[in-house]
Amino acid sequence: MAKRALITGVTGQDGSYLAELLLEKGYEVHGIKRRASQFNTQRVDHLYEDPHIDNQRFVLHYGDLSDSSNLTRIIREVCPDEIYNLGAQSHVAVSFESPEYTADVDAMGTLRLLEAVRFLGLEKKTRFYQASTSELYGLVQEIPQKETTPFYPRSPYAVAKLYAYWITVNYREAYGMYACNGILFNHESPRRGETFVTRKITRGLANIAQGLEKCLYMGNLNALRDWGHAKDYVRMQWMMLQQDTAEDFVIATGVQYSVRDFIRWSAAELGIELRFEGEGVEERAVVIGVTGDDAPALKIGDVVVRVDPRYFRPAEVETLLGDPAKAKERLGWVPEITVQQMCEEMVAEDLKVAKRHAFLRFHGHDVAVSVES
Ligand code: NDP
Ligand code: GDR
Repeated sequence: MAKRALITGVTGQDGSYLAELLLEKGYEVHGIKRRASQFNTQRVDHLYEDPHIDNQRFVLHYGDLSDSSNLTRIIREVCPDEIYNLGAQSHVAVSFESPEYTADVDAMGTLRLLEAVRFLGLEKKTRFYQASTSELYGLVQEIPQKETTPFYPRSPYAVAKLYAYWITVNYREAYGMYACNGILFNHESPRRGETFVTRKITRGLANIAQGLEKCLYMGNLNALRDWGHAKDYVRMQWMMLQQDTAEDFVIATGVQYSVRDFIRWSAAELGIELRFEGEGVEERAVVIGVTGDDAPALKIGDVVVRVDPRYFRPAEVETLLGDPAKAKERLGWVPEITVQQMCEEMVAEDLKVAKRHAFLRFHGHDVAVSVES
């Protein structure tokens, strides 16, 4: 019998890579998607199977983490061996705008799933993975951060995820459930949401290179992050549910770079050399060289990045650096894709789209390119 997995957040970055991985491993994969006014399944459309065929291995269910009866019904129908709770309002800056919603989905949503498993008497059958986060460390108490580092969340998102972390530990201890937290540091890919910093940079600079946008407006360029590739990280999510006992793990690369570094690399991938000038809100990146033919719209002296305080957060997480020693020692996990390789892949994908849009515009077609971020 194939194992059955249920993924919340299957339409997101991690959900889509995890669904691919589990299907490759022979799982029957069920995912929860939200109702939206337009299609929102682009990241998993390539996995779609006609519901009219027998033995469908990839099934989507409408649902929402704010709706207990719906979650309970889906879990009863699917009776999963493994639940991966990846669904969340996952944007830290947005959580300051919508703190109550974020708490409901990210904190209470986790409780609703765990309680549904218990209510249905599945606590000895169903294994549970919680998408915990390096944002729990917030105002860091120790460098690098590991499983024993104290938490100090700095946003409504991180506070909600703190509840989710502890309720997962609590259900493990109270009811003997196989429930564990992956404390994942930032991970990215060409499927990353367009408003997270790496994708905003690769997409924005590709658009600027092709003449579709003029300037990229950014927040804190000094922020330091430990960035890995989502494909490496979902592999670890699966590994965590295959152990004899449930435990929590930090997943990170152990290397840290600044937002400014990521801008410089992305520009270099496009043949653009930048110089950062000025300080604080006056800081900007100026083009000092253009090579190759990926950036026909740019010339020396163009200002392509500026700081806009609109993107500063009410409380910032300045630095995160993970220590993945436990994952390496106990599970043999090592990241296979470097941050520079990831940046190259992301720029290449965004450049393809930008070139297509520029071509259409050049030939007189109306192409709207969203720049709100
Ligand atoms: P995304 O933002 O790409 O995906 C989030 C998913 O959650 C989407 O499928 C989204 O649906 C879904 N979702 C949002 N709100 C609800 C809701 N109310 N009910 C059901 N589903 C909902 O996130 P990632 O894939 O990057 O991250 C996956 C998880 O890992 C998240 O929980 C995130 O907080 C956490 N995490 C992410 C890290 C990262 O660096 N990527 C690091 C550490 C933790 P829709 O497509 O309709 O919006
Ligand atoms: P983060 O990711 O908040 O770490 O949360 P994000 O990419 O949004 O920000 C990283 C850092 O870059 C700084 N920054 C900007 N961020 C955005 N989004 N837009 C900007 O213009 C900008 N300029 C600078 C931020 O201030 C921050 O310091 C992500 C999410 O995936 C969470 O769900 C996950 O839990 C954590 O990573 C680990």
